[in-house]
Amino acid sequence: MTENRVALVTGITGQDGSYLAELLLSKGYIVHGLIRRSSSFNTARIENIYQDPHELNRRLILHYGDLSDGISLAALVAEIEPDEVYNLGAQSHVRASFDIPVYTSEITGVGTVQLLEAIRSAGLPTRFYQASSSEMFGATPPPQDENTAFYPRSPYGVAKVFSYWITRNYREAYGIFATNGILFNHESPRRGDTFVTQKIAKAAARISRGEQDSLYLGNLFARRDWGYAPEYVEAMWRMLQADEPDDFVVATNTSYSVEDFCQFAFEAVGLEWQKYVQVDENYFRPTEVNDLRGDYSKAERILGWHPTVLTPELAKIMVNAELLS
Ligand code: NAP
Ligand code: G4F
Repeated sequence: MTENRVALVTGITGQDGSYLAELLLSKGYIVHGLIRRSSSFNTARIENIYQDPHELNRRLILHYGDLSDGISLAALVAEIEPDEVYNLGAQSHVRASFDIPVYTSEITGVGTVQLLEAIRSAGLPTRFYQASSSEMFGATPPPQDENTAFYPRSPYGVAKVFSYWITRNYREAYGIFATNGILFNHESPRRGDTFVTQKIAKAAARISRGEQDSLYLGNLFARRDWGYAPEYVEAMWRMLQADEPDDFVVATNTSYSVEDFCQFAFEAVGLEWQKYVQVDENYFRPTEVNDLRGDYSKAERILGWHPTVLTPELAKIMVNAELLS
């Protein structure tokens, strides 16, 4: 029974946080979300589930906080006594992590131990989900699974490796139910505008409407295993309902290049991508992850999870959403 269970979600204003909050609310959870104080609104993705603080018996409650602020994280965990904590908050942009490596390490890496310490010091049987990433595999060739060696290729990837291991360490050292979801790229109409799939999907739609002439991209040959975000948050939830804490790869076991994604997206509006896409080396990364393809058989065996939306359909979903906007 999940009715009235209490969850805390960091990164609730992000792509995954917004879908996860919807899923948890639909299951009867009381959802607490950590949001950053910002001079402009950063809650667009959760507008459809937002509840005014004056509403009685709210099931979605937002709290200001930051993964760099361990003292307030500890106070929040002690106050709300969550059954489940989902740590989705991060500086999540790989290219940006080369520009702001120390900040990325503090939030995407050390932020995780700040939260784990908050849970440990509260002394509650809270279950913890860590948003680990296929970026940790980096230069290790596909297919990648739970036993594949990590070889991160960015400050972001390095920070995620730290978070992965500190999550395992708190599981082994303190018996905390702490689980790593090693998620491969997952996208949706809520994807941030500077990630490559959304950049391509929006450009294809805008070019078809005559609102944009061309699209500048970086490395067209990188290959990714792109799945559909709403399906991936279901996997997160299932991980925390399992009998034991563990580590799980969530992916589609397919891989396509950036060029392929351009083809799928421009096809959806009846255009040839080659006529509009230009390469701008400013988008190249100092070190690149060339090829990711995840073997999700452990998640299928233990959690009963498998993907249904693959990359070609995903591209259409994203372009169509933009056309309707
Ligand atoms: P996203 O859309 O970029 O969302 C990131 C969230 O983290 C936002 O809510 C952001 O808040 C919040 N955040 C940033 N800095 C923070 C800080 N200092 N303190 C507290 N919160 C902070 O990312 P996503 O795609 O939903 O991904 C969710 C998580 O999964 C991230 O940890 C990401 O690294 C990881 N992941 C993602 C993928 C993927 O393909 N999407 C794959 C593997 C792992 P603002 O809204 O205020 O910026
Ligand atoms: O869309 P991307 O920026 O995603 P990336 O670097 O794979 O990271 C995403 O997935 C990770 C999981 O593996 C997450 F952990 C992470 O938080 C994030 O969600 O880039 C995908 C590929 C890269 O190889 C990049 O070099 O697309 C290539 N690319 C080519 N042109 C571009 C562009 N990427 C971006 N962002 N912008 C471009 O113009």
